[in-house]
Amino acid sequence: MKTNFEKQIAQIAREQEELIMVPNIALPNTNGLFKRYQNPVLTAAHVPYFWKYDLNPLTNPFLMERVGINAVFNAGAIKWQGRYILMARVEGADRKSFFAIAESPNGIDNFRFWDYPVTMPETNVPDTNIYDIRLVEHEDGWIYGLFCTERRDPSAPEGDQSAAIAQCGIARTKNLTDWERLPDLQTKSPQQRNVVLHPEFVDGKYAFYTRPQDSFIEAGKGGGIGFGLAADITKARIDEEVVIDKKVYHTVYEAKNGQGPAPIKTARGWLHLAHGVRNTAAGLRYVLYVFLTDLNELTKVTHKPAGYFLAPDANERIGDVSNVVFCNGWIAEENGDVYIYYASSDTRMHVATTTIQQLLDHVLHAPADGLRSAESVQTIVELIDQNKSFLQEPIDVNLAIRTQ
Ligand code: M1P
Repeated sequence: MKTNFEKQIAQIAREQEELIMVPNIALPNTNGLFKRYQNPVLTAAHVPYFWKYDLNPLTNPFLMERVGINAVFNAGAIKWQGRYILMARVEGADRKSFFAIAESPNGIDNFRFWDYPVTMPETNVPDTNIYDIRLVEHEDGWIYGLFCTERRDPSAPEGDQSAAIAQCGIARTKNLTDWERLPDLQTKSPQQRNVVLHPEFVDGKYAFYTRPQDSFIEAGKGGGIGFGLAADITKARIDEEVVIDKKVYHTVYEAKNGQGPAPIKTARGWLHLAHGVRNTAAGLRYVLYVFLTDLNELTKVTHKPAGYFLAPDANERIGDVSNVVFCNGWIAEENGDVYIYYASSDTRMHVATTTIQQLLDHVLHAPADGLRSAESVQTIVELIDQNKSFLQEPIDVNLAIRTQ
């Protein structure tokens, strides 16, 4: 005879299993660039119930959650041993973030967390908070995780309990379970966030995309997405950072920007996904944009379409930090399929799918930002003029088909 306590646990386990097993369905395509999906791929509700409840009726007679989980977002991604791996930022009710791995057989749904979160070793200076990991399979044979490590600013007065210093933590692994922590990246910038390792050696050195910044929130003079080399990853130090993609007035990356995941190598160059931030009366707005860098000259941006590639839509707009999409993980398949894992409003994870061919077509052919309204109008006028010959006869809407 099962007790009520046991039946309640069974109910909690069943609801979680049902959530994990829900098939994800592609939504009708709207812009040809990518497909969105009906459901988030990971949420706080996906976190295993046995991380939250004490399942012993003697010590938890009311079967109450003992540990609260607030959100699951900003996941690094990698295809590993045939499985789609997300290394998510899990944020507890206590506001501390940590990493946990979830895997899926198809990259679209059925993401299931491994039994334990990741135990990330620390340096001599303990991390207060760790988040936003970028996973990279480097040609040196290691899988690296570069993430933000945040600690209280030691120079802040006692009355200021929010001043923080963000730096880039580095760890590496061969199996995603056992991590070796290396010293934090050293640069001349007082703060760093959104640092990403390039997957190949450059001039025999490790190459990093950086985001120098003056203060914890403001990029300030930091200027944009930087690039720098370090000879030794076990004591990584960048002496010279060059800004390769800067902040620009009246664009979607006016206030700050940051490299997303590591770029994808293509025949036409390195494909980048990044986030851009602008200020609005309602607060900061985060969107994703794409650009291409030269295959050999990594600091040279060769193509960059105007504006955003993906912006918060519908329910994605709402969450702990609303009006935000953020991406630090994507997976490119051998056949050209690309899975973009993005978080919405610092709350949940989604997938969007596209292909290298589509991304390249977009980045090579979508017009660049003219930086003035008149230029935007001119671009549209030219497109209408080009389209005239296709509009001679009225379009027969009865021929409509959905291709994707
Ligand atoms: O809240 C939005 C994002 O803010 C920060 O990103 P950035 O440094 O580019 O402003 C990060 O804290 C990120 O985790 C968060 O999603």
